[in-house]
Amino acid sequence: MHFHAFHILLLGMSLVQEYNSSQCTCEEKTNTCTFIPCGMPGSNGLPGRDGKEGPKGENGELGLRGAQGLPGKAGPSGPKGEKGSVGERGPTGPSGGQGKQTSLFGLTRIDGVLLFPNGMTVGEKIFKTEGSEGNFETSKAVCSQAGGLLASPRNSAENSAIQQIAAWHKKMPFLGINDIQTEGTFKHLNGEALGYSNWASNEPNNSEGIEDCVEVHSSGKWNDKSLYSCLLYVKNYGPIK
Ligand SMILES: *[C@@H]1O[C@H](CO)[C@@H](O)[C@H](O)[C@H]1NC(C)=O
Ligand SMILES: [Ca+2]
Ligand SMILES: [Ca+2]
Repeated sequence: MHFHAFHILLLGMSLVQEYNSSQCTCEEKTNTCTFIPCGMPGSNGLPGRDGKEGPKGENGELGLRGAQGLPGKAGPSGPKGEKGSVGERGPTGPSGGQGKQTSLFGLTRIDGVLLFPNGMTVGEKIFKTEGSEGNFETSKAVCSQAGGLLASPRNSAENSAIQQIAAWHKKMPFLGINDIQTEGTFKHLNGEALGYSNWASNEPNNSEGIEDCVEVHSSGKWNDKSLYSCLLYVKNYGPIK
């Protein structure tokens, strides 16, 4: 058996030698090839199986510091602060006017008192109406109860104011002027003789003998009229004359 193996080995060697001399490329052609086989190296085997799990290692070193976190929520509001000190006194304002008044479309202001919607002022007089109507006696009574007097103009400015107030109401007003006491002699309610007048043409005519009061047309002109007419009454506050 051993002998047989040796022969096979020898046979193999001779075969290799024979193979080398014919196939091997050598640097020097003159030299016969040495007995070194030029076979290719075998490839690596498959990797072995994983080994068993090793013992547990020691704890690692402390890690690096982490990045900064997001800002937290706002805290509760603080206590109320103390009261501030008093500011400096402001500059003195302009002095107020003496009974200054403005009037526009019935909106009248006198020293900060608003006469709305039916008042007007002329000088220190205030003419005002609630828009009510009545006969002469009723109108006189209502006006005096209200602490005024039935309006009775002493000049064209006052007449225009009464005319304007009547125009807002689209009504004709009574004046305090009358000739009740003496026919044909018109006076104011306080008995004062008529200075200013603004009669329409052909007036006063004492029509049918019963016209002892005065109404104001939309033109501002006067007409004598019955005491029992029902007309707008305009009150006169403040001075009468
Ligand atoms: C007198 O005046 C009234 C208005 O008050 C008028 O209706 C009348 O026509 C006048 N009469 C005369 C004669 O002018
Ligand atoms: Ca008359
Ligand atoms: Ca008349």
